[in-house]
Amino acid sequence: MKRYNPSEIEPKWQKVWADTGIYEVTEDHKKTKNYILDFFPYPSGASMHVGHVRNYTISDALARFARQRGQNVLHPMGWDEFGLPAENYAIKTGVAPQESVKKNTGHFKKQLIQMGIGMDWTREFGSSDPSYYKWTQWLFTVLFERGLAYQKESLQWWCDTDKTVLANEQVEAGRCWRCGNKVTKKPLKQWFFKITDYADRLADDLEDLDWSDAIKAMQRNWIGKSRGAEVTFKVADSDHEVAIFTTRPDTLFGATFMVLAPEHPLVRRIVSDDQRQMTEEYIEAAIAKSDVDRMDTEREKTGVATGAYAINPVNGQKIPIWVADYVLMGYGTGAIMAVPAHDERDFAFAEKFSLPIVQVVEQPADTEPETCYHGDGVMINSEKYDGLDTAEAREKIVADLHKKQVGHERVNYKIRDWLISRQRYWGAPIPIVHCQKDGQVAVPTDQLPIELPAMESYEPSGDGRSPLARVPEWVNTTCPKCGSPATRETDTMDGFACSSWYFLRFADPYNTGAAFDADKIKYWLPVDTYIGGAEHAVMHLLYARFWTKVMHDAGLIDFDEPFTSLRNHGMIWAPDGRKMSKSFGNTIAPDDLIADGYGADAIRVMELFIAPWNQGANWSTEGLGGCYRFLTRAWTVSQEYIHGTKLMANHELETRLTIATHKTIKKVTEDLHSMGFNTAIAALMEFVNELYKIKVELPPHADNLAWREAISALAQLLAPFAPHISEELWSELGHDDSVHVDHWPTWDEKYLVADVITIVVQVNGKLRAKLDVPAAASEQEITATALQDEKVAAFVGTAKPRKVIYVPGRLVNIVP
Ligand code: ANZ
Repeated sequence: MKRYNPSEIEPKWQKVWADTGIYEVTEDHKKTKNYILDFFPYPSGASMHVGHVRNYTISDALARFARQRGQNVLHPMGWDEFGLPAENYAIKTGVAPQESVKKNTGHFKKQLIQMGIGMDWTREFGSSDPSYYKWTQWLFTVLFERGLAYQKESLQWWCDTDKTVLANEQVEAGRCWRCGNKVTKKPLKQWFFKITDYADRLADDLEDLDWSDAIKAMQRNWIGKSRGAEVTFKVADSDHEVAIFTTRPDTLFGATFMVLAPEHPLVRRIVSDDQRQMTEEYIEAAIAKSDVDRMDTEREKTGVATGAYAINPVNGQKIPIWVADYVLMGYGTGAIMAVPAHDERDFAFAEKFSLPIVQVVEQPADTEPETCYHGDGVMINSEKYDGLDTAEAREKIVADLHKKQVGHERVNYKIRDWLISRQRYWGAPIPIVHCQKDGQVAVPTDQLPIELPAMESYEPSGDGRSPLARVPEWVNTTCPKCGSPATRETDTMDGFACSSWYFLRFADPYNTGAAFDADKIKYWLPVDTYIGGAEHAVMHLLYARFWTKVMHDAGLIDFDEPFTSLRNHGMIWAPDGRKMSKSFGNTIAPDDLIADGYGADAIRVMELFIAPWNQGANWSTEGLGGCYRFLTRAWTVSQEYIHGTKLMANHELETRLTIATHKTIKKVTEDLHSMGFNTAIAALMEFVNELYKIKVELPPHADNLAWREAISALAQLLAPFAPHISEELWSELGHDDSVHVDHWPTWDEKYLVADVITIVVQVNGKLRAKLDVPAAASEQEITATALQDEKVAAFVGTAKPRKVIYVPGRLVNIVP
């Protein structure tokens, strides 16, 4: 009998799987396809720790379960290689990012294989492979031709540390998402993707996705759809007009002043001479502030009066126009009507500058009184609209404004166009040529990819230009349209462009003539289950949805949502409860645990057993020890079975064994369907305990049918969690195929329905009690229960009965 030795069996099977290619798939229309995908990992220099491993253990368990059930499972892996860390490393060390990323991905891949993660490695690619980014560039041209990629000069978030612009999504509370330093604004010419054209569909289509409500809500908030009206106010004594956006047109009669954003182009035209100086100074100070600071409701309100007035279109009233930084230029029209009685920010502003406050909505009497009531109610101080409720008034007022051509309904979005250009080296070059005559020209497909030139140093210039601008041989080219001298765009694409379509490329990774073959896409996509942490609520998950919709509209694919179900797993924290991080020195690498002898299987079981998959947990080495002991026990009882010498029969114990087997098959199957990995593993642990109880009296033996079924099922049910030990046992059980492609065991309800049976208890042949006992209970257990029953004991007493007759499954007769 062999000892459980993971360090021997694990590498052995990993080699067999690679040699036989059991995870490699092709389209097979006779089988149900199942595309299970992990978030595109960024291969940083640090190696994978047990926190990362959880993601892949979850997707692998799902993939294996599906494969065992006969599905055609695509579980591929590739690398999100572009981006700042590799470039910053290159700047520090001089090592070309092309080299360092391959070293990192190589290590990452080795770790995944070591963990027994079953992937189709024949589909591997990296986003920095020119054969891949050729098609990222091509997709850029698809967006460009559809008017969805454009260049525009605007004030942009700029990170002085990383020397690059950042997308809105990459600025968190005024700080760079990567380095955490404060960002500033710089006027720069940048490339954008027009994601705003898709705002409605991106918000509406969330409805049908099998994603968590939290992620959907975050996307909805980010898109920030709000319904309201645009209303035009005339500027008194001038030809100017100001449009404002409001979600509360019903409060128009309560507008006591107007506020323009400091950047509003009208400010300088309407400001009165005596207010000009102050206004200029105010504008300058305001522009330097971040939107987050400006919107902070806790902050003391600031502003200046322009000296100009606006005419309220509903009642002709003259109201002063102010400039204040709490109004943002980037939202709505950059101007608001202020209704201090019903809007908190306007209220604070009116209090500070002693502006009038006019209540126009009566707060319902049955609600807690508020100084600044912002809810619905009955209209007051609003002339002919008085007495209406606010919802009705909104419609009537907007209809009347529309008739007078001074207003209309408007839907507004918070989302801004996606800033895509980066002034950095390590990204896919934007495939545009600037020509004196033809302007911006997309590089034709047959001239793609535009490859990154080799460079001596990768430092950004800091003047807002990419290092590529320093390579004249690369920059100077000819116009693809007219052939005259032209220059290449020197900005590169944000890495999120590459991760916006990689899931399509896995269906057809080495196609050189197209981004992908339509039939292959039709077969494999959309992704059935997408698995990753919760950190990508907006950026990647929104961008990928956007590109998918564009590709759909361009007729390239026939679906418009990329990820049918999204599953965000919980984090594994260090044993000290903190995030695992190199700087805390608390990371735990799977490599070390494997070297310590625990083996990948025990680590995998621990990753899934530690907590429900969507909840976080602290890593525990004692817990890992427990998982290792569980696998050792499963191994040992299987060995006893395989090498068993004592063939015995015991009908009752065999029934109990069979029931336990079928119960476990059912439980593990049902749990796996709902991703109940931890409870499935708990059921397997219980099953092994039961096997240990049974084997005391019924020794495991290969010719005992009940044992054969139990041990075979054990190997099969363990396979999604602990693929190596189960493969070894399966092979020792005499199979020459892999447990992972053989079949998933099924249960027979007949062993489960009679979970409880009713036993009649007689004393001297007279009926004294009826007992419900587990069908699997033994004779000893049943007679003991019968003797302990109160009604029975009354006739039997405490002395040992002379005789106990047991008719299996039916009756106990006691002769006192
Ligand atoms: C008058 C009013 C009265 C408003 C009231 C609210 C309550 P959401 O829901 O986020 O779309 N607003 C409009 N444009 C703005 C800008 N550029 N910067 C700052 N605030 C702006 O918010 C829409 C409301 O935010 C608008 O409706 C406007 O104030 C303000 F009792 O108009 B409201």
